[in-house]
Amino acid sequence: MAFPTPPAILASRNLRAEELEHTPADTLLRIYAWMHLARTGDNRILELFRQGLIRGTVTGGQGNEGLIVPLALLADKNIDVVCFTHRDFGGHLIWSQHLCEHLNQYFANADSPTKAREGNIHHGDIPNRSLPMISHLGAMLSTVAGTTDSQRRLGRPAVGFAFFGDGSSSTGDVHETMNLASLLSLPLIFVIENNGYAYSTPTCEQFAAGTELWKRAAGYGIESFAIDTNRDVAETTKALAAAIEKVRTTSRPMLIEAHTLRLRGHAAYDTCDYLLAGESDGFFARDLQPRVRASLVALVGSDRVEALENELNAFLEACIKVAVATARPTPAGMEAGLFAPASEPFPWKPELAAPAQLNLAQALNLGLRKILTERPESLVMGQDIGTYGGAFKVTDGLLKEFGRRRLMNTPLAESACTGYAIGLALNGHRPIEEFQFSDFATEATTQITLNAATMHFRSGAPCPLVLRFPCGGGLTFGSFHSQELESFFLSMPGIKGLYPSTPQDAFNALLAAYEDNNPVILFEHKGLYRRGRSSVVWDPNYRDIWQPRLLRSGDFATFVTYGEMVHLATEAAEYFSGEYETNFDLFDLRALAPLQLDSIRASLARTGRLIVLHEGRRTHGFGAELVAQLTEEYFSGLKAAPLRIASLDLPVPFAPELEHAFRPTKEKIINVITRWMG
Ligand SMILES: Cc1ncc(C[n+]2csc(CCOP(=O)(O)OP(=O)(O)O)c2C)c(N)n1
Ligand SMILES: [Mg+2]
Repeated sequence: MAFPTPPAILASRNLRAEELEHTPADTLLRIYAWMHLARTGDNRILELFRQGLIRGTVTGGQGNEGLIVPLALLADKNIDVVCFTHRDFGGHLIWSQHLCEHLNQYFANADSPTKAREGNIHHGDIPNRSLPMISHLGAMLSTVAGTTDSQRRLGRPAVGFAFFGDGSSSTGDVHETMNLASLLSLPLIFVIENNGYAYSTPTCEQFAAGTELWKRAAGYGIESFAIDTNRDVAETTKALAAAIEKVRTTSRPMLIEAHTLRLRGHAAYDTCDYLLAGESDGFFARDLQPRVRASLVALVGSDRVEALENELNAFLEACIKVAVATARPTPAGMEAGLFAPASEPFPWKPELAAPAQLNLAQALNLGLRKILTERPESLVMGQDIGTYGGAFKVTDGLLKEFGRRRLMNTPLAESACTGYAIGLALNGHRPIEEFQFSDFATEATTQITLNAATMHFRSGAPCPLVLRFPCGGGLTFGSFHSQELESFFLSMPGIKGLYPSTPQDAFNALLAAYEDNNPVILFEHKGLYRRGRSSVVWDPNYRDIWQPRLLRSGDFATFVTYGEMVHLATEAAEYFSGEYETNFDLFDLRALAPLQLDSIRASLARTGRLIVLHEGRRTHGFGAELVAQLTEEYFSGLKAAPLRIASLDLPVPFAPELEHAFRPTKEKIINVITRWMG
C-alpha cells in the first residue's frame, strides 16, 4: 500500500546548531514540527491502544521530545549508531523510515520492521545502524558500543548514542559498558533520560546519591553533565551539538544526564496512584512543547503554526489509515526465520600454516590464526587472551602476530563484552569471543540467549558470532569451572552449537562456526585440550561437522554421545566388542543445535536399541531431548527402553573422589550398559 507523502517540512531530517543563529524561526519551526508529530503520534497510539487496535504495551515519549528530537536531528544518520528506548518514538521518526513503517510496528502488521515478531517500539533499522531494543534495560548499551567501534574500525568517524532511563542506570550492563567504552576510548554518548521515575519507583529510591546521576561517570573517567531538556530547546540543541562534536573529534565517551518528563505515566496501564497530589500537574506545567509553540506564534504568527499542525495531523491520520488497512501477519516463514540462511563457504586457502600433529588446543590456535590471517573482518576477544595466551593457551602467540585491535584482552565484563561483540557482528565484523570458562557465560545469559539469539528472528539481520566455551569437568575444578551448559543455553531458540571431540573436528568446527551467520557456541572440553595429538589437515569438507559422524558399526544398539564422552564410549564399545562380540553403531553427535538426526534415526530403525551418553546432568539434560526426538518415530520398533547415561543431578563436586562418583566413567558406562543388556 502506498505511503502518504510527508509534509515538506519533514523532508530534511538533519540539523546543524548554527541554523538556529542563521534562520532561527525556520529552524525552530522544523524542530517543532518533529516534536508535534512525535507528541501527537504518541497520543494517537495511546488512543488506538485503548480502542483495542494496538496490542502489547504502549510506553509513550510525551515529555521526552525536548531531548530526543534535537538529538536525532543533530546526529549524522549516515554513519552514527543509535539504540532508542521505549520513550523515543520521536527519535525513530527522525532517524529513518516512513511513519507508516513505525506504525506498522505498533500495529504488528505483516510489513512491520520486525515482521510482527516483536511488538511495541522494539524495532530498529539495522542497515541504518538503528539497533532494535530488547526489553532488558541496559542490555543494548554495549551493542551500541560494538557497532560504533565497528564503524570506527571501518574508518568512519561515527558517534554512538546509548539511551537509558534513570531506573535502567542501576543495571550492571550500564556500568560494564561505561567502563568498556572508556577503556576502549569509544566515541559513545551515554544519555540518561531521567524522568524521575522507573515505573513507580522515584530516582531517590534508585540511588543513595540522590538525583545527580551524571556524577557517576567520573568513576569511569568519562566527562559528563546534566541538562534540563524542558527549559529551552535552542539551548538544548546547542549543548547537544557541542557534545556530539566533542565526542566525534576526541573519540572519548561522554555521559549526559538529560532531565526529561514522563507526562503519561509509565505505560498505558499505569494507574499513577503513586504520584503525590498535584505532581502530575507540575509535570504539565514544565512541559516544553506549549512554550516552544508560544515562541513560534510570536515569531511566525499563529496562522502558520496552526497550518503546520493541521498538515502534520492530516499526515498522521492518513498514515494511521494505511496502517489499519495493512495486512495482518501470517505464520508463513516464521519458523524458517529463526536462523539466518546458510552463507556461501568462505574462499579459504586450501592449506594450513603448519599442518602437523596437534592437540585440540593447538588445532584451535591454528584455526584462529587461519581466520585472523585470511578474514579481515575477524577479531578475537576474551580475558587474558593477549600476552598470556588465554587460560588454556588457545590464543598463544596470536597477539604478537595480529596486534591488540584484532586480539583484544577484555575486562571482566562478560555481559557488556558479549553485547559489544553483537554490535560488531551487526555491522559486518565477525567476532570470536572466548569465555575463560563456559561457566562464566552465565554472566552473559541475556546477551547470548535474548539479544543475539533472537536477533535474526526479530530483525532479519544476521548476527555472526562464535562463542568459545571451555567446558566440562574431570579436572577437580568444582562447580564453577566444570559445567556442561549445552542444555542450559541451547534450550533457547536461535543459537547453534558444535561440540568437537578431536583436534581435526575442533579445527573444522571453528571454521564452520566462523562462517555461519548466526551465533554459534563452540563447546571445547577442557580435558581434551591436551589429550594427545593427531594430524590436522585442511579438510575441504569441514562443513560436515554439522552432521553426526559414525565412529563404529554394529547391530546391537545405536550409541549416541559427544564431547569427551566420545572417547569413553569408544573404549566401552571396544570392550563390548571384545568381551561379548556385541557391537554398536557409535555416533559422535558433533552438532548439538540444530540437531541433524537422520543418520542416527536410520541406525535406530535397524538396531531398535538406543544408548545416549553425556557428561551433563541427567535431569533436564541434553539426553532427554535426544531420546525424545530419536524414539518418537520408532517407538513401536524399539526392543528395549532407551538408556540414558549422564552425571548425577548435583552441582559439580570438587574432590576427585566425589567428582569421580558424579561423572560417567568407563567402568560406570560398561556396568550400566551390561545391566541394561540383561
Ligand atoms: C532489566 C529489566 N528489569 C525490569 C524491567 C521491567 N521494566 C520495564 S520499564 C521499567 C522502568 C524503567 O525505568 P527507567 O529506566 O527510568 O525508564 P523510563 O521507563 O522511566 O523511561 C521496568 C522496571 C526491564 N524492562 N528490564
Ligand atoms: Mg525513568
